[in-house]
Amino acid sequence: MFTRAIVRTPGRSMITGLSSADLGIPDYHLALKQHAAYIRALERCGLTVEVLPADEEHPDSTFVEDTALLTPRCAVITNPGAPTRRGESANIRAAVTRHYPELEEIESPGTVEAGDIMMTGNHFHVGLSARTNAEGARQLIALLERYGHTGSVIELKEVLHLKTGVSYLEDNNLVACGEFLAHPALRRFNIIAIPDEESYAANCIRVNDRVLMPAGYPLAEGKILSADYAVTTIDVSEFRKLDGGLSCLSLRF
Ligand code: CIR
Repeated sequence: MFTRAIVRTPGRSMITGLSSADLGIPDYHLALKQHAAYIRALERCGLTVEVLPADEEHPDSTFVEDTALLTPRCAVITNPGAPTRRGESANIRAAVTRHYPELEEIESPGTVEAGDIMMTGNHFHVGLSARTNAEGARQLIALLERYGHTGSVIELKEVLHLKTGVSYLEDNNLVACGEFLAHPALRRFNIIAIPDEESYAANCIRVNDRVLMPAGYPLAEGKILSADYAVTTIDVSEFRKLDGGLSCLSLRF
């Protein structure tokens, strides 16, 4: 059960955020409305949501998920691989410290963005991506092992972050698309396959008794409903323009 989440209000500077999506520049005012609806959805799942103020210096800072890994046993402040995102880690530290007495950190030359980390019970899959390097993954797994967790790496080929293409819904059920559908490292899971044309919906989150997923992906929604989950859809179109999925917008713990 999650009881809390941390989010960060998008700043006006989000329009200069990193993107490969080719979907145009986000509409800042619409993004604010969508962000507010996202917070309400988390609250309806029973979470107390702490809303951090916009950080204009970091255009991608609303994607707080990438800056820290919070598990039931430990908190790790990451070291983003994107140079424009490096300072975000320092800025999340104060918020995380309020909930975890001790913080672990990934140190250069290691880089990790936590969108590359998928928690499946006690085991953590870590994507090796353009943002998370082998040294970062090594540090992270060593830290996790100190707390009795385990970890392993998955090399990414197509997607930005591991959780861009795969999401764990608990109960051994894994939502997956593209390169992850037949991945040997994920063979033990029941795969809920998302068709290519709706691959954006492969990033969704299980929050207590519901699955939160992006609005506008009926095939994906049907598949998750068929797996017997209660679903809430949220329009996050403006964050998609920055390659950001629904999971990226919060730290849940
Ligand atoms: C970036 O490229 O870093 C941001 N525009 C999007 C980050 C999305 N985060 C995630 O997938 N965990």
